[in-house]
This record gives sequence, structure tokens and C-alpha cells, in this order.
Amino acid sequence: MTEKDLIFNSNIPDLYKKIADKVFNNKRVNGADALNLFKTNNLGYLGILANFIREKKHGNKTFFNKNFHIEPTNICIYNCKFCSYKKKIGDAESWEYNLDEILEIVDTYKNKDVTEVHIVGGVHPKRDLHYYGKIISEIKKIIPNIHVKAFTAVELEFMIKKAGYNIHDGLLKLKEYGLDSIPGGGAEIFDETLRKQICDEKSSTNQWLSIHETAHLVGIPSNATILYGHIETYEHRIDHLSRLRNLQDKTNGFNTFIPLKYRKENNTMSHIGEVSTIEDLKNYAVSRIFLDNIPHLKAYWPMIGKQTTQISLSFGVDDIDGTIDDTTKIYSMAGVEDKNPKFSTEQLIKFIKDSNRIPIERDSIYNVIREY
Ligand code: V47
Ligand code: SF4
Repeated sequence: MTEKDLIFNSNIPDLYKKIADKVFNNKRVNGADALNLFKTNNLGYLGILANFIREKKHGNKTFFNKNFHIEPTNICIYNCKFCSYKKKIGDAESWEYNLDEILEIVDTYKNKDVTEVHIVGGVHPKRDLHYYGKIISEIKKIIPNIHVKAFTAVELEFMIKKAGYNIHDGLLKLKEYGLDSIPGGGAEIFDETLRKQICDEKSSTNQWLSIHETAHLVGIPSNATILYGHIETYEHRIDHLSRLRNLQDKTNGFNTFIPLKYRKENNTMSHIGEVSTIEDLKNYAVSRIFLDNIPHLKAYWPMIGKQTTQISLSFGVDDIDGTIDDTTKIYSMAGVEDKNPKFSTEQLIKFIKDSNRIPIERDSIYNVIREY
């Protein structure tokens, strides 16, 4: 019996068989379908559909890379309610590395087998495009072939405007400095009413989308995220996915979609609590089914945890980010159990093989470096 038979011979309601029919015949699901998918608690059904797409796109391959993070500062002019990380200038727990301190960190990776540095931090009031551009170009003097994936659209908007550029020219300037791609952060939730409630001050939905669209136009690929599991409804999640799917139809510049689960410690929304692992798996599955035009779906293991990451590989996920090497604080401050996120390459390979998948080391734009 095939997986398709499992669905069509079962007694699930016809409407779910119709959605399955679309998926198996490569037809796009619509918003109403996505809502029904979110509403079912039949994880077996969701897993079959999401895994069908995952395996159609990538077979058993599971991608990872060898990376480290630099978080130049946690000082931020904004006050997102879910953020456990931001501090103001002068706060005891604030930090801001200068260029030399950043280069010292980079120097420790000079002879290590890493292919990507992921740079992300708070929106510092005094730092502009040229400050960060110099960091990028100096990093490349130390490790010439490293891929620099840096700065959320929110950081970019501020640093580009501070330097007096428009977004288009600012992105081109950063590309000249050596920026290779843009991570997916800052998207949060696109619905404007909700965005006002949880992160009123930062770049608007249209600004986020327009920065990514412009990046794609000038040849800078990017990722996209959603922050889920707080005050949003399923309809809000679908609205978010639709706006991404529409933009991707236009530009084809997104590589990966990364759902980020709201974590509740040390921020002003803690009373909301966190959603269950069942919701996490549903969210991965529906994202995989709905976003038919974004090639990869990533479970970011420092945030979602190693066990859920492993299960997510059967719910549409094909990418688990990288080795990270204990270089990010964003999620440990928000209450994730693993306070020192680190995987050796061997552990990561075993972790993927234990899930009956094939570990593929990739570069930052998904060229295969090595199959294990
Ligand atoms: O935009 C902040 C999120 C994002 C919390 O592109 C929180 O490969 C949960 O975007 N609970 C930044 N999430 C991180 C990010 C990212 C991470 C990994 C890989 C990539 C990629 C991008 O972190 C922010 C915000 O959405 N965040 N606080 C919190 N309490
Ligand atoms: Fe600043 Fe980012 Fe935290 Fe918002 S989520 S307060 S923009 S560091």
C-alpha cells in the first residue's frame, strides 16, 4: 500500500482527500485549504503530505552547513515585546563589540572548516552601513571564501538610511563590501494590526517585503521567517505565508523558510506561554505544503530543540542550519533549554543518519559540498 492509498482508503473527510489530491498532483493549495490543514489534528495525514513534497523536492537529503554566528551588539533602538535580547546603551547586560573584537572572533575560525558566518544583532543607534560594510570586508580579508549572511531587513533599513542611501543603492553598496545573502529575521508576523501590537516601531510589513524584493533584484538571495505561537491565529499565519508565496512568484529569491517558535522567557509577552510540539509539527507541515515555490524548509535547532528537529524531518523539513559552535545567544536568553548550542560535524551527521536521512553538507546557497 502506498502513502497515497493510506489517505484515499481511509475514512478521513472528503475535503481532506481533495486537498491530498491537489498535493499529489502538484496543484497549489489555497488559503481555505491551508486553514483546513491547520485545523486537523491528524498529524499522520499532515506528515504524509508534507513528506511527499519534501521527498519530491529533495529525496532523503538533509542539508546542513558549517557556520558560526557573530552578534555584534544587543543594543537596540526598538522594543519588540517578544524580544529577550535587546538592551539600551549603558545597561549592565549590554554588549557592543568593536571591529577589532569582531575580527578576533573571526580569527579563531581562520583554520577551521567553516563556510558561513551569520551576522545579526540589535539595531544600534550609532552604527551605519559603512561601519558594518567595513566589518564584512575585513572578515573577508581573514577568510576570503567565507559566505557572509548578514543583517535582518530591520537592521538593513536603519543602517542604510543612516548612511543616507536609498534601499536599492544601500544594498548594492553592501554587496560591494562583500555581503552575500540576507537572513530571514525581522519578518515576525505580517498582519499590520498584530505587528502594531507586538513590534510597533520596527520596519513595517511592506518595508520588510520591499527590502527582500530589492535584494533579490540586485542579486542578493535571502531567507524568510515567521514568528509563530503567540497572539496570532491560523488565518494570520496563512496571510503571512501568502505574502511570501506571492513575492517568491515574482522574484524567486528566497532560498529557505524558517518558522521561529515564540519562546517565552525574559520578555514582556511571557504570560502568553508557548505552543505545543504538535503545533510546531503542524506549522512545519502546512508551511511545506503551502510554500510550493520556496525550495527549502529549515528547522532551526537551537530554537526548536534537537528532538523536535529530528521529528520535523518527517514533517517537511529538509534543512537543519549548521554547527553554530555556541555562538548565538538570542534563543538561550529567550528560554531555550540548550544554553550552549553546539554540534560537532560528527554529531550532526549521526543525528541526521539516526533519522534515516542522508546528511548533505551544503554551502549557503545550497550547492552540495559533500554527501556523508
Ligand atoms: O527576527 C526574537 C526571532 C529572529 C524571539 O535566515 C524570537 O538562516 C522566538 O531570523 N522567541 C532572528 N523567536 C533570528 C533569525 C534567524 C535565525 C536562524 C536562521 C536564520 C536564517 C534566521 O529571532 C527575530 C525574531 O523573529 N526572535 N525573540 C523569541 N523570544
Ligand atoms: Fe531589536 Fe530585533 Fe529585539 Fe526587535 S527583535 S527589539 S529589532 S533586537
